[in-house]
Amino acid sequence: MKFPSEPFKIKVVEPIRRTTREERDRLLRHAGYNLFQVPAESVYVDLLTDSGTSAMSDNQWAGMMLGDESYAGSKNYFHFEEVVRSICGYQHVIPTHQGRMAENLLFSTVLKPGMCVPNNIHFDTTRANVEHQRAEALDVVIKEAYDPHCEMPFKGNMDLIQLADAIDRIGRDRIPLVMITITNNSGGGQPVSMANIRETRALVNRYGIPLFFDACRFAENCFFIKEREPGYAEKSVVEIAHELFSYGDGCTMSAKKDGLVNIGGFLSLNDDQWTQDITNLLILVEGFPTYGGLAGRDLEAMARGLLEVLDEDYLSFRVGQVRYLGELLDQAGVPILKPIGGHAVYLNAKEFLPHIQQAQFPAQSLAVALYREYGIRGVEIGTVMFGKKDVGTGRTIHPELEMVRLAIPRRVYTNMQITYVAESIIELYRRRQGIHGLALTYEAPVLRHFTARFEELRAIPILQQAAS
Ligand code: P71
Repeated sequence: MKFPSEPFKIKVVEPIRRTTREERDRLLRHAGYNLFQVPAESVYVDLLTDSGTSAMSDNQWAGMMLGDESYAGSKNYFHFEEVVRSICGYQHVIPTHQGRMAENLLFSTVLKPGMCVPNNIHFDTTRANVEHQRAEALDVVIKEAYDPHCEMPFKGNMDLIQLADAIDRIGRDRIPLVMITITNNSGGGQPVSMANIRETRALVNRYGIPLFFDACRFAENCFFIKEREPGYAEKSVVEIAHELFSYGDGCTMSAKKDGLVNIGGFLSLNDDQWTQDITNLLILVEGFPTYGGLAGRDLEAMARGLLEVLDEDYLSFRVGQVRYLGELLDQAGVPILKPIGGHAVYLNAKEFLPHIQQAQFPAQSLAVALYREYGIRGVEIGTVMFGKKDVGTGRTIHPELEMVRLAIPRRVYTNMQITYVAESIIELYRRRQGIHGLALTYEAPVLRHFTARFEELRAIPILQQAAS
């Protein structure tokens, strides 16, 4: 493997504090063993999310100083509009403060109760926004997406047979649009192939249903197409992005990922009537159409970020750094989800901690141990986040996968810090027998993972145990 050396040098640094194990242990107790409740200042390497955590370039910061803060018609809006059009090719560009607002505006406008939106796998916020309209959020990804061992190059692909069946069953009139999430975050950051996108387009065309992308990580998806899909190696990522978006009628975007900004998003589409309705709602809840909940400077940073993210040196470093972490772990026998995705490495907690049953939250236990022992923060994607209560019996229905996601912020950590993460996890894996399960002591009625509290089932400090 080519070592993914950083295609930038560092001009501004943000010191990070090292904490002691004792201090982290205290913080964990205080936080009820919930890492969302731990102050970021006490985290050494923060891999909670790659969303809004990017480092901006000198070019983006310079753009921030050129913010035109006029209420209407800011020059930064026109630059932003031109950039989005040059990448996506859709007629209308509507800025929003982040991705979920773009989703909310779109679904509030086009969905009626009882309708359905198929997607490869809906991300939490798209699902929640679809369901908020009392419509169904249907996942139609290929079945291999749910197998953590299956190594397919495009595990984010739509299952076209399932999609056609769903359209026939539900009826075209109850499906105002089909979505494709690129890359498929909830399935491990796996890409969707151009062929699959083209075939999805052909299928929805037969019914006259519009196709939208949830485009948060579109540049990473396009880079995977270049690397893996026959016929694309010689094309530039920009050309690939043009072709990809040409199969759609619009997209929602959280620019907090591949926009390389800390806040921002947009909705871009061709349909004039939908745009008019969405714009009216935008004015009601978000802001005037030339700023959409953002400052002029934010629009400028986003315009510049969207161009920078398509730089192929950047992308090969980005995808390479995530792969570098995954390969170090894989080579040491640490169980991870395969193949390695574009923005994160996922630890397979069921295999990492086979001695902890699912009712005792193995992925949460692993995330807690990783923070306590090494100051590294990941996020649980397992029973805490997706466990459901059976209304009849009151028993928990466990999700198939128990994962700890290590999402890598863009341009933030050096490869040495990533090596530290890998070595820490490899060491933790060797001492995994010392990790114990958790019991839930508090849960909120919705989105419980943000505020849940736990207690440890057997508090044995694993470092001491290893020494004895
Ligand atoms: C991620 C996030 C951020 C997040 C959001 C909610 C709970 C926990 C973490 C956000 C996405 C996403 C996709 C595919 C839309 C959004 C929403 N991801 N689609 O992975 O991954 O964007 O946060 O800007 O509203 O940590 P938004």
